[in-house]
Amino acid sequence: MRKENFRNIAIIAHVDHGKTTLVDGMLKQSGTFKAHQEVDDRVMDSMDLEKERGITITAKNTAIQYKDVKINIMDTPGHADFGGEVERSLNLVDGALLLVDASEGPLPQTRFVLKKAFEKDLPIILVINKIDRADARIDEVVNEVYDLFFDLDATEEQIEFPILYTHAKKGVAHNELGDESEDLKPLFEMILSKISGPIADDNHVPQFLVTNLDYDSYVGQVAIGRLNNGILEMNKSYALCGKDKTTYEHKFSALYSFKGLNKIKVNKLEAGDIIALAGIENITIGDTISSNEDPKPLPRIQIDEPTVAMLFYVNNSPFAGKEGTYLTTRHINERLQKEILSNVSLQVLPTEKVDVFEVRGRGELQMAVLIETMRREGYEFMVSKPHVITHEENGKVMEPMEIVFLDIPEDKVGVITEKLSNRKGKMTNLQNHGHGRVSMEFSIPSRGLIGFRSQFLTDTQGAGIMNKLFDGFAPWFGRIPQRNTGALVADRKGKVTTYACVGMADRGELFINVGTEVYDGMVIGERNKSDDLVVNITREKKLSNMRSSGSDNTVTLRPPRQLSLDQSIEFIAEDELVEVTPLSLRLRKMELDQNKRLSQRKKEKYAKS
Ligand SMILES: Nc1nc2c(ncn2[C@@H]2O[C@H](COP(=O)(O)OP(=O)(O)OP(=O)(O)O)[C@@H](O)[C@H]2O)c(=O)[nH]1
Ligand SMILES: [Mg+2]
Repeated sequence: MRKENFRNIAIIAHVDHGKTTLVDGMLKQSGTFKAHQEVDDRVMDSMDLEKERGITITAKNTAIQYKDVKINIMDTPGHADFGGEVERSLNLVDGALLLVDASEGPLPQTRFVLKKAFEKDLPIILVINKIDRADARIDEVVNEVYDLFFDLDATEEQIEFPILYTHAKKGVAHNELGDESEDLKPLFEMILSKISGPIADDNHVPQFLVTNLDYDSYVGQVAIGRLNNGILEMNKSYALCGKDKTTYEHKFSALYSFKGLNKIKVNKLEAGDIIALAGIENITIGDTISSNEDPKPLPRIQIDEPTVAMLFYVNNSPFAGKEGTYLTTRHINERLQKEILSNVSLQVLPTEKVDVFEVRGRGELQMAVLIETMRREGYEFMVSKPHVITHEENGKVMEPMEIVFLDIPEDKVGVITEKLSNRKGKMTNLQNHGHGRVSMEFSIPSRGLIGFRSQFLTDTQGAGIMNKLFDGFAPWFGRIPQRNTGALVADRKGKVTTYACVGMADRGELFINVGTEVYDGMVIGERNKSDDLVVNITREKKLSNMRSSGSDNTVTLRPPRQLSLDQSIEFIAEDELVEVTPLSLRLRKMELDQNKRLSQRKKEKYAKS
């Protein structure tokens, strides 16, 4: 039975093409907010880190009422590292709005999300957004989208997608370019006419697939998902179908339906809607809630496997425990276990050492977001350089590959090509658009891109755009040279002095301010040569060297390079760690003892020769 009183849709696109902004417009124009209510831009980006970074990190749902239809909308992230959120969201919906920037056109993540929508056989409405851009090239972009559909082997039905043209920021949608529409009505009408209501049966046994978990300070863990079939009621008992077993006699402490940005408490829910419920212990994503007498679980959610891993260590640095609240093995383990309950694309594995955990995910940004979230919650720990996840096929080690798409100024082609070739990248396409910019495509082992982004931004002086797309596995490419500079390493505990910093001017670039407390083995800068250099950065001027008073004041120190978390993760080498606390980020050698590092190196050299 089709339920015409519901529509469930997802908004999918490449990063920054305007998904969350369009949801703002839909919320405003459907009367979700009171007249004159002040509403932030991109209200759905409610997490602190989403606001700070200006990107969506987790998929979230909202609901609006248009005429007599309730439209449930999933806003999804566009950054490739959060692709798992898109895959998960597509389980909830019967159609998708594919947003494409009127100037940028379809980009790698547009391809990824469209492919995922096809796998679920979802109808698509193409929304060309940012039509107000001075550099909009709407006809070309529409053609590029057709090409993409052909490329992904779309069916004839799929290729006959309807098109809308929007200025999401102003909240306007047009059926035809230049028509007189002044609001999003054409979009609402299109959703109603082109995307069908859910097929759902109130008389079937209940089937609710847990697709998202949230935490509510009043009721605790909240499970969100679609009630595919049946009715759910308060005070009745239900079965929880988990991965390995089914348990019975569960009752809800609350049932919710969505309205705008709020959850509304209800006593009964009907099939077809996207809903939330609380009160079920040990519920995880992928579980089904079904009838107590005759439970019928739905297939569990399948998503792509992780491609990168990082090791999370309990902090054993000399300054451990000074700045954080949670630092033991148990704390770190519990926190990571909690994370994988709601973050389906992450995995946590034990390692040979009890105080080290392997965290697997989709990319460095996803990792950085987890690390930053934990440090803000008061955790203290250390992380290693990210490495790729390999597997064996017919006795051969296979590693993940990526296609990287670059858009760079013409005069940077040489330097970028050289850098990527060194990292085993192979150019597969080059187009000179004739206006000073060039697009290039490389096929490259994912490993070669680890730590490349900041280098790329420096080399293109911030004018380069880089996107990447996972492209299967290929046989191991052998050694890939990584950072070709060494580290400046502190040789003792103490406070950084101006005098010592001045002495470093021709040795490399420092990362720390005068007055910072350092320890033996801490990385304090990047050397301008390839090997590490151990230095005394706490050195005071000897009295005998004093020439005249006040000479210290005349030296001007170059300000240190302050590395952000993302930059720290990119910078460290395999034998280094980032020490993360709520207050500080420190880089360090894994082995703090200088002599032990030396003998390790000798052993490695000996082993190679
Ligand atoms: N000129 C113009 N800018 C727009 C329009 N729609 C959105 N933007 C801007 O594009 C930027 C990205 O918008 P978001 O809504 O965050 O994009 P998003 O697709 O949700 O991004 P992610 O969730 O991170 O993938 C913001 O600076 C918006 O103000 C539009 O129609 N015209
Ligand atoms: Mg967004």
